[in-house]
Amino acid sequence: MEGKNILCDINEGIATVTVNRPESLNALNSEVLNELECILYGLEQDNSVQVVILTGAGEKAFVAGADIKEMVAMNSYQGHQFAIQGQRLMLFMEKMSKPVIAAVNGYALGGGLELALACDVIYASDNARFGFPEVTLGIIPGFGGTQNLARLIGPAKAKELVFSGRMIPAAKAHAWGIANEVCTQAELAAKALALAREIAKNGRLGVGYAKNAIVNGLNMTKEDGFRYESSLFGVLFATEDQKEGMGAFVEKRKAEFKGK
Ligand code: DAK
Repeated sequence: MEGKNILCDINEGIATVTVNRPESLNALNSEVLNELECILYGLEQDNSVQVVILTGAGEKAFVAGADIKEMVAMNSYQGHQFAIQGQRLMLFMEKMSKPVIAAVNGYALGGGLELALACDVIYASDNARFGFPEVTLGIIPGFGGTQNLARLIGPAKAKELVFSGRMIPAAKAHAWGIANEVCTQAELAAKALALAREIAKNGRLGVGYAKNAIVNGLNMTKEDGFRYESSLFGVLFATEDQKEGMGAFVEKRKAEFKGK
């Protein structure tokens, strides 16, 4: 399951998806967005996959943004199509039942930062740099960046980053709550894999429903969120995984979840 610009390796329930255009710092053109969307759709359907890690090829960039060289020539119709395509991808990633971990191994700029923010967890290497340079190009983030960033770190810090167009280093992204963890570039893949393995040991339905509750609950009032959480909680009691997980605890053995 690979494309011209995307590599995908599946091992022990963990899919590592790599944006592979290092000569353009993995910039997102419409072909990359298409391939990424197809691959993630496939991974969501693939029952052997429990967690996805998303990263960029090379040592310089996760994704240095949407492809400016493609965008410069777009007419308004093409710009609109490009926006629809990008937003559809970001929204799909939020709706995926499988957690997506961004392993940010360098620049995460513009559309690249939006892609990372659409992931559930961001691990970053210490050379990573985060920013929204869109205003320096006369535009604004258009793949959900203003919305996701402000929800994640609050409006004041989001405005500082977006209005200035500046890049911040990994340590500051960590302090601001954008990156969950920062490590050396040599450690990044192993750290992301270790988290993915820890998640993959758990019941896939529980993890998927927890993601669903957190992502959707953020757009609800607290009371509606509580109601939503309780209905998902109740549904899980109709699953074999709940019986297995609690049964294993009572019987003092390791649970063998089946995702059913
Ligand atoms: N697009 C296309 N090519 C890019 C690129 C990008 N975003 N970023 C880098 N490259 C290319 C460079 O042009 C260069 O190609 P050649 O010149 O060798 O052919 C190659 O990658 C290596 O880059 P540099 O030579 O520039 O490398 P440096 O180490 O000197 O600099 C840099 C690294 C990341 C600081 C620099 O490349 C840079 O500033 N890149 C642009 C970063 C940027 O502005 N990113 C945000 C793009 S705007 C939309 C929704 C969303 C968006 C757009 C529309 N709709 C709703 C319609 C999103 C917009 C963006 O993401």
